[in-house]
Amino acid sequence: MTTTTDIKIINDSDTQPSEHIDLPSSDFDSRETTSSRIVSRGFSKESQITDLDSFGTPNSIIHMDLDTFFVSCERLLEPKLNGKPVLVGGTSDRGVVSACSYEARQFGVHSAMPMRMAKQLCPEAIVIRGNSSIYSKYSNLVTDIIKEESPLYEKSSIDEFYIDITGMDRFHGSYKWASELRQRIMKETHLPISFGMSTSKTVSKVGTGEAKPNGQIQVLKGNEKNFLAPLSIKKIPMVGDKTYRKFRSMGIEKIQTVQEMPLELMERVFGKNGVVIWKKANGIDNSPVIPFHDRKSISSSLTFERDTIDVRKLKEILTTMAEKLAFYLRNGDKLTSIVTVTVRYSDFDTRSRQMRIPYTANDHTLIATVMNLFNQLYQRRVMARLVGVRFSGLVGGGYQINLFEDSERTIKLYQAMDKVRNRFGQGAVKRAVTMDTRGVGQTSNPFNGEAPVIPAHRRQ
Ligand code: TTP
Ligand code: MG
Ligand code: MG
Repeated sequence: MTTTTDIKIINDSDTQPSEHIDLPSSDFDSRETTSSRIVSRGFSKESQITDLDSFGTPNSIIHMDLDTFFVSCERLLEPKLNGKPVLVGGTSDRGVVSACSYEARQFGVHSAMPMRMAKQLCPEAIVIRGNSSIYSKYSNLVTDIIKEESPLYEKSSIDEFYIDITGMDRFHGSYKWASELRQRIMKETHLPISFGMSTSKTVSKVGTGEAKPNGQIQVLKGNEKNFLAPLSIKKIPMVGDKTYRKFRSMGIEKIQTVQEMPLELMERVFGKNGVVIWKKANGIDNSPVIPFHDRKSISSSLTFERDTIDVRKLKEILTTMAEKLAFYLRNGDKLTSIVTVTVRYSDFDTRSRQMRIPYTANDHTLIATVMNLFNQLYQRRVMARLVGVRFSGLVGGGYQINLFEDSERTIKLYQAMDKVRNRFGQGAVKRAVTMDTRGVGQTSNPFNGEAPVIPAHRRQ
């Protein structure tokens, strides 16, 4: 039955869809091949640092991140939570902490910690199961303000943004501009947010961490190394638990020590990653702010050799597609918020239906949504020529599988399944229902065309 399958990543059009809309669709053209359009600012990620723009002014990059995001949203709805230790996450004993207030952090609680342990550390904490559609709504409100104000921004997770305002200094004070943007966000959304500002993404992100809670910081050009030197190596984005433990076993705790280490030694001990860590530790990072990051989509479609009316088969294929795309989302450390299903009938009449959902990368939520859309869509009961699934409205920062809904057991199950897939190929683990579906497979990572990667946030 199988003929062609495609996976593609595209930038969505400007129109934001609303729930349950039938769209005339030409999006699922089976002739299109894998493609990724990322706008960079004229230099490759790994090229030598160039932190001056074409007028010779230094790069100005802001990193903004909402403070205790889920907790802050809950506090808007219930002000009695202010000033109290609050945990948002799975409320069962097997759940995990998604977000915790600073009052709870004083007891050693942190995100991704088993809820059971968090409750032991901080018995008086108020535990809330949370509601991801509310968090998505507030995330979008903040995004809308940043989009309106900023010349170039990237939404790198549900609650954080990079903004490139290079060159603005020649017209306005860029720090003043950033301060005003932060004030506007806080005034209009009532959510606390912090920012770091410097010549690079890495230093700005570390800056935000230092400014929190409820603060802002600017690291001037030339001061990056001094700023980073006294901080723990844990603060370098990409230094996870395993790398941190390795540094500690070498007796290294401060970034300054890494700054002073010969690059060759870092490479010998940590491989390629060692070079990147060393550069970051020295404030060297010219990775560009990638605009419209949350606008990308990933899709899969299948044109049949012979048109079919076999509903069971169509559902199996769509399930396989949803499962595969969800795996790619998790591998790319992404979440989706818009699901689209397309059916092309034998007379080429093409119908699509889409639904906005809270951010997720979770197989069972996405498969259920795809089935729901397909049931609404496949009404004509005539031969189908093509079916397709698309996930759009993507953001980075997958964290756990489904932000807060899943138990530790579910998260571990997905991680174990993904590990097998990364090792033996995407088709190595399948749902029983899709066992005899073939030809909807691909082993590369569609976000960059490279082999699948284990996201940095996962335990290495
Ligand atoms: P973060 O920005 O990492 O954390 P935070 O906003 O809660 O706190 P901070 O003030 O330090 O920025 O993550 C944003 C939200 O994403 C967080 O509120 C809950 C969710 N999340 C998870 O669900 N699981 C996780 O492991 C992490 C780190 C975050
Ligand atoms: Mg945050
Ligand atoms: Mg964040």
